[in-house]
Amino acid sequence: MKTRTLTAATLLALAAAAAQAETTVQDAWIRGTVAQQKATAMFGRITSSTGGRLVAASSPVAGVAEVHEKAMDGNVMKMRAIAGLDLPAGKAVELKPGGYHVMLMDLKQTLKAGDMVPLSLVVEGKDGKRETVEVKAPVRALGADAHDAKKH
Ligand SMILES: [Cu+2]
Repeated sequence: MKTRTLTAATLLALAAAAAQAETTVQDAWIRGTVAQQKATAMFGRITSSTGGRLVAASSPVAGVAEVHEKAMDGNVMKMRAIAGLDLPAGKAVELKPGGYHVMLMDLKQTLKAGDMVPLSLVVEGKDGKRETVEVKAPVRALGADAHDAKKH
């Protein structure tokens, strides 16, 4: 029993040391907005090397940021906030139009194509430790995936 406790403590120490590189975000982007538009979403691919959950997000451009999913409810596509998005160890989880996304609401400015938007994503590890991942996401023009937007 004593040996086990020591091993767990050692693993925790190692995990803490490696915490900075546990989660990576690739190809992050944000859908551009038009004047007066108050909400948009961030997409991208998130990979946690050790496994965890995306539990929160924030950005200086948004008053509120939430983790959302989009899914069919009967015949209607709806989106809703979820408590967390599971990130299986080593497996990229895709945030994309029509699926999971980080919803940015109460926008403080119009987001134009080419703008770089900083975001902080909070990932909770299996040990309960929270890691903040800083992301800079470029804004893509609203019409860039208009086809996708209509479909969903
Ligand atoms: Cu949403």
